[in-house]
Amino acid sequence: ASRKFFVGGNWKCNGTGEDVKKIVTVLNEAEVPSEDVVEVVVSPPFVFLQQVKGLLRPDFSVAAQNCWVRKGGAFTGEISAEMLVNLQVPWVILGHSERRALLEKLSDWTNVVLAYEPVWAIGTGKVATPAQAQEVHDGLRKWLQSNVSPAVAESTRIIYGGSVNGGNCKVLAAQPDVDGFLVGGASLKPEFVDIIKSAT
Ligand code: G2H
Repeated sequence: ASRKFFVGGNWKCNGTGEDVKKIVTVLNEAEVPSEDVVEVVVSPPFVFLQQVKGLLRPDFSVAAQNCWVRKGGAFTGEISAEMLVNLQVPWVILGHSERRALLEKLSDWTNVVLAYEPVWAIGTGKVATPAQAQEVHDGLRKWLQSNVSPAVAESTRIIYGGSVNGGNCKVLAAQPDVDGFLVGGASLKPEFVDIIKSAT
């Protein structure tokens, strides 16, 4: 497809400084397809973002797991988008169902990757069938086509999330409208490398 495969690792609220070093070492030593073929982004908890950014191989990048919807100010505990930009964190996961956040109306889709995650598949070990994922991804692309534009529908990557692992990634990746994955549990394990490799 014309869309570059995208694999996100959502570490959620897991790990110690030691665990982080271990998983980053696994990723740094892994032989994976080139960045022309697959875009890999890992999302550590905020407290480890800088550490991971500093240690991670240059062809992979990092994402924050959330950010504040407004400018900075008197909002205890929030992290603004400007702060992420300032620290050169290029991605953020917004509106993950575990946060029940609201996604504001978007005006620019250029740098958006859309993740479809059936709630019953999140962290349950119950993965969608390739046909189920394809049906919803196709529906989302059609929605983009009629509500945004055909160009945005063609170029926007729609990724699947929910109990993706090293064993089920290949058949899902083979679906025409599955452009990558958002991976939770398996992103903390060496099998994340197999998921990255499902890009080819
Ligand atoms: C769904 C997914 C990653 P898991 O939330 O966002 O997590 O792969 O553990 O189901």
